Amino acid sequence: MSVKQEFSPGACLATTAAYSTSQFTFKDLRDLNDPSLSYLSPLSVISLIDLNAFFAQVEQLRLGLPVETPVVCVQWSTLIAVSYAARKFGIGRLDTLQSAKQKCPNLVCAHAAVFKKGESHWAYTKGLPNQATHKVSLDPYRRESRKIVKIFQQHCDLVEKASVDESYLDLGRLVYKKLLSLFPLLAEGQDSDYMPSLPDTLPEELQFRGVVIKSTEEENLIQNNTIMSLSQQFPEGPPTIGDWDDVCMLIGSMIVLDIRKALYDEMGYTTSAGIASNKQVAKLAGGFKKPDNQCVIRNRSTYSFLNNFELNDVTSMGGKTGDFVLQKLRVPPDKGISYIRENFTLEAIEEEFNDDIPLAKKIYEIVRGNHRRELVNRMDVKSMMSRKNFLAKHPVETLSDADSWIKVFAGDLYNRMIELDEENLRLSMSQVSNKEKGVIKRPKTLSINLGTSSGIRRSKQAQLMQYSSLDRLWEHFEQIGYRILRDLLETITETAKLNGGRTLKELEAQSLDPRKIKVASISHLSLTISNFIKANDSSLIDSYTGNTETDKESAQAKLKQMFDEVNKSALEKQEKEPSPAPQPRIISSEDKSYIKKLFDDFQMSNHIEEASKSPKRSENKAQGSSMKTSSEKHDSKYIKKLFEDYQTQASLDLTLKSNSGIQHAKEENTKRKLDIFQSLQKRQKPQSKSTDDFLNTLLQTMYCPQCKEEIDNAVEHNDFHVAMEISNRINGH
Ligand code: DCP
Ligand code: CA
Repeated sequence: MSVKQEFSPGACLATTAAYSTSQFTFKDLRDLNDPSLSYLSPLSVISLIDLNAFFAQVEQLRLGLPVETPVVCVQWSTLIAVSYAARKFGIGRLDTLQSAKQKCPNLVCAHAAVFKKGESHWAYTKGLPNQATHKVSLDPYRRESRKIVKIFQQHCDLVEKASVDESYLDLGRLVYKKLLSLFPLLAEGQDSDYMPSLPDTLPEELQFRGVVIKSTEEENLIQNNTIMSLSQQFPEGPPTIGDWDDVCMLIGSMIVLDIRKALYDEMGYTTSAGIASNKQVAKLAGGFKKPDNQCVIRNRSTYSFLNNFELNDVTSMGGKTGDFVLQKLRVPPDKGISYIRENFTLEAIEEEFNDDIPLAKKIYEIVRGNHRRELVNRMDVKSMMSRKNFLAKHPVETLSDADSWIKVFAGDLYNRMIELDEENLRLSMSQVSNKEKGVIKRPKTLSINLGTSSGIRRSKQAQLMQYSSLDRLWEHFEQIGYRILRDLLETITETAKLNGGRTLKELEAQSLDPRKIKVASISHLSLTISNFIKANDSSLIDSYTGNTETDKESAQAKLKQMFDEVNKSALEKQEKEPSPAPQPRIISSEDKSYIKKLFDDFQMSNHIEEASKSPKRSENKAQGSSMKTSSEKHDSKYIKKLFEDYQTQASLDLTLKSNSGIQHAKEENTKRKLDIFQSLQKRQKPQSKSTDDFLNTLLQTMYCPQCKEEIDNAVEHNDFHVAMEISNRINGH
């Protein structure tokens, strides 16, 4: 049903309850009200909402064009989205710009926004941009996508963004609330009880919205001409409403229409939607009636609906997996999903996939339209890439050009990091409880992939430091990008040969204009960030440093201050209480890893100066410094406590009496560690290897080359050395 259509009220819908009670229990009903359980309830209602011709709609709205105007969204000469008005001319995505224009001379061709070489911001160009000097930006579409998801989230507590223009909505709570408001008796009853059967008629306001797919029984009745209806909406008879699951789906269809209307009213976008009991069927239904319509699949019509599809049409069964399953089950080429359902029991499928029973179970559920997957609040980011293929006649040939593209890529990735953070912020504000609430993600690795016109393919990666401030991260992307680009060029493209025998380093040291520094002709270049980790305050450098360059006190100085505070008060305490009675508190492994994290951060902070030389971009300095103060205070107190606990525990170990030789050896060992630990302020013993290398050695050999002894816990032992080294450094030895 279209979002533009006004719905005239219909007569009360009659129900056809066959039994004296429902087949569903009160627990099934209550589960709807719990976001972590609702997708498993037999009453569940899930929707998939998909934007129609998305990129084309974005362009249409941006240009203020009426919906009847045929519009395509273009990337160079390729069509990436075709409006439904343009589809009427037979134009499809496979058309070239030229063939589309031939089919419809009045076609509006809107080119996607582009980054210009050397610029970090995208823009729309007048006329077609030059492929040699520009790179397409999908940012405007992502931005619209974020706004759209926000609207969905204003209505629904559990939304999973499935792609740039598709979202799943778990309507459980909304349906539950509506049911209880219309049928107050449903609030009573025990979980184990069956719900009552349906009343003979439903309240007038409950009307299906959209195309309601018929069940096989309903189709048979129509074929036998047994059903006649005067209803305009359902000329072949209204859909059967036999139990509460049908009512839930009906309410779901009303809610989805309201949400689609809200989106249309606020932003002007039309959508298509599917409403079913799980994501698998909702997704198929979402694509079944396009554009600007919605399709409802009651549980009773799932099988008949699935008859329209092949296994490959199902999400996760497209491509190789689906082909493999079809081959393994020897499904004839002209057979759809129903063939597997009708010919294979669960045992038969398990027999075929005896080495992968979960897959067998999944196939069994899929062919029954009952593969229930939870909606996830976030997209798990693994990597982000920004890439440009250069035209054969315009390869990149100078250092200046290559740098310009790194700048573009860094800007592109920065924009996408903003998107990611916004996603996480939205999550943390979401009403649904989530284990990862408030967690932000930061990439650990940045890599460059480069190909030359002569066919050489090379890549190089570098570790990234972690900043909460995206502005600083942006600078960091650029700087690390420039650095590894040079490393790559220097090693693989024989830059010296192209520049009169001088290396890039030499040329740059001589301040030669980068436009005159030649590099081997580059055919494609990309910047990728990957290895995303969850970051919290303690792992983010600028939690200590503040967000801007003008915060002159470096991370090192701030940490030193923090550790000084800890050491000073520990000394004062020692003076006041010469032999403190040890308290039997054990430092948890969580605390230990926290200490280690602080130490790692501190070590990383030593490199900050090197990493922050370019002009500042931060706009939220005030916010950054206030965050810093509170986190500093907290950390200072916490570290102090950890140090004290560490020392106390070590002393306590010493006081433990035991006759066993092993215990004695342990005591000796602990005493030695304690001695070293307590003399941290006096000694200097810089660790020659990086912490990670050292830890790896410990893990692999379980022997410490520095203490010259076998160890029984590599991580703990490594922490001990890290503590030593840091303490030496902060005390200036
Ligand atoms: N897209 C793209 N290249 C592709 C496929 C899609 O750039 N090969 C972009 C443009 C689309 C958007 O993703 O507008 C969403 O893709 P869909 O497959 O959902 O297609 P549309 O939204 O354009 O059309 P429909 O109304 O059929 O969903
Ligand atoms: Ca779409």
